[in-house]
Amino acid sequence: MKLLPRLAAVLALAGGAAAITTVPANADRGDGNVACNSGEICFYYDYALGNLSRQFWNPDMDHSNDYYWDRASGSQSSIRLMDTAGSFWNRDTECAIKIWDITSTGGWFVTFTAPMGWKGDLRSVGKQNRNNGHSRC
Ligand SMILES: [Ca+2]
Ligand SMILES: [Ca+2]
Repeated sequence: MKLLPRLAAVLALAGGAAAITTVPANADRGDGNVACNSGEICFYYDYALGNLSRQFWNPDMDHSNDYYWDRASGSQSSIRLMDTAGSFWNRDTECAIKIWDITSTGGWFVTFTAPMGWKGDLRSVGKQNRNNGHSRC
């Protein structure tokens, strides 16, 4: 599992051996900094990246409980990530990111596989507003 080493790295960055509490999946905010930094998986509301961004370290197959962070005002927006991503930047250092959608009958399928380093407007691949979750590798 990739999750544990990554979580360990986050805890190490945060100052080490603090009490380890259970972290819900929707608490994943990547490195917590406004920039989309190395290792992060970054979704954007607008088509040309922009201020409304939601960033992760890990897979998250439920985008319904995630909201964009407004990087200009430094606060969480009320715009839900699910089915609203306009652009994307894969800064994962190990692998491609698969973006998933759900059919009208509830079936999951990969709508777009973003290679490592892929960055841009999801309209360019016809996959804007088609995100219910993402997975790694
Ligand atoms: Ca989530
Ligand atoms: Ca970040």
